[in-house]
Amino acid sequence: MATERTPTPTWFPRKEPTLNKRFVTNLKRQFALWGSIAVLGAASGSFAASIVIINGDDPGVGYNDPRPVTPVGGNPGTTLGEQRIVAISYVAEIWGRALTSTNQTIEVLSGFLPQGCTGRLASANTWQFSRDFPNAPFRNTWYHAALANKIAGVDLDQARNDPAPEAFAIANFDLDEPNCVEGVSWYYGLDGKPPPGGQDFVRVMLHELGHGLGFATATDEITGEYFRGVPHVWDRFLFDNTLGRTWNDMTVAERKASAVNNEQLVWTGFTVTVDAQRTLTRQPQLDLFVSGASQLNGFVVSGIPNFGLPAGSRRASGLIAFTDDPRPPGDACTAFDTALARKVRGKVAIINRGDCNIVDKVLNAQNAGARGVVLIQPTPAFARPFFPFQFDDTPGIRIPAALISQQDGAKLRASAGNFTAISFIDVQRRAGTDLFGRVQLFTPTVVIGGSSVSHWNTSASPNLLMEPFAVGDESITLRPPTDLTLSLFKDIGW
Ligand SMILES: [Ca+2]
Ligand SMILES: [Ca+2]
Ligand SMILES: [Zn+2]
Repeated sequence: MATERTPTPTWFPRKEPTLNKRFVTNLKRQFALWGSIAVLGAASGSFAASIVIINGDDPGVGYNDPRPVTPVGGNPGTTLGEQRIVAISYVAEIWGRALTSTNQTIEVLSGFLPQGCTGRLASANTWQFSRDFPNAPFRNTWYHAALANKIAGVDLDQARNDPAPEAFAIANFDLDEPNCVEGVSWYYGLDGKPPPGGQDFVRVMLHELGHGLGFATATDEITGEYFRGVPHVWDRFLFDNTLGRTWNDMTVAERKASAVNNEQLVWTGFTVTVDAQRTLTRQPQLDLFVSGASQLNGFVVSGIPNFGLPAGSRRASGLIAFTDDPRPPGDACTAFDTALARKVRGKVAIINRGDCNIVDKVLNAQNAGARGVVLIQPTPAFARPFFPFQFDDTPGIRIPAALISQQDGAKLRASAGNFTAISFIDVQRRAGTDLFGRVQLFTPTVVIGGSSVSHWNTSASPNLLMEPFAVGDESITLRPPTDLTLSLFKDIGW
């Protein structure tokens, strides 16, 4: 008998890049009031961009916090404020070296604000969007301010006599306060080695600055509406595999649906697609291909149990048969009777998950002559259906099995006909890409404001800096062969 184990989640949610509108308005008002601003850290070099962090904190708090601390992980600061300044300056330096900008400085307004004890880490965004500036590659298209300045060759806000920073980045002040998120606080070391419970400030803010400098669309991922009626440069690269079109070529309703089209929204930029081949790991992947069902034709997102078969030996196909086994304790939980066996012999058995162990369900179907098993989730899926446990033994299973979402299961049932067939196909794809090697964006079935669309999908491996959850081992190189952040930046014009 196999046993099921539930894993401990290891990720920690970020909440971003969308910020409360009132908060942004206040921030802008504050900025207008600051007579003299403190410059924290600047990076420059012959080919580098100059990134300046502007300290937006009040005296005594945030970057100005005088509480004493011990130097940690290569950060020599002896007060909390000093360590924070050293760490954010280090982040600015990494970004500054990575980017090329002609002659203007990229200003990032940064500060610590109370964001509550809910696990919210940090947030960032461009200060404003620009379009139709000199040398703009696309007409009528929004760009993040820092990128617009680079392409235009001038600081556009200065040129308009309306000086402003290019981006802002906010860290949650509460994380360092006692009795906030239990066992969790910021880690300000520069060595990328936080202790358990330490949130790597450098990694998190490196990610945040990515959003501020260009890693996000301006289009609303919840409603599908363009920002002020105009597409963002990202929208020209966001390609929906189901619709076969990019976001700048869709209706509002189509974009809204595309934002939750799990694993089917991909980045079509040339640089990312090429660089993904030497960055993401090769991963055998079992894909399900459905034909003859009016609502669910093509490749279907599925989860694969670890008891399956070795990669390369899982190919199978057949017409489908829903078991709909009424016998207790549940669908396909006991050895099939003659009528049920006749139904599934030589076919792919479609079985509802639940009531008993799935290993037993697959074995019962196999013993009755099924060629494969597709299990349907009993509850709505958030993302790729997965088996949140390991099977300790694999008792003689010789047929492939896969799990599909409740939503896809309903479509299959509603639209299947006499000639509906399913093929199990083993492919070698790069982790986090589609069948054409294009990298997937994060578009879980349920939209997450501030996270959906403007991140890579979590299935990318090794973990990329711009995935939505801070897991602590993301690359901080920004570039191949360990990361794709700068590859995307090249695609959009950096
Ligand atoms: Ca400016
Ligand atoms: Ca990942
Ligand atoms: Zn993010």
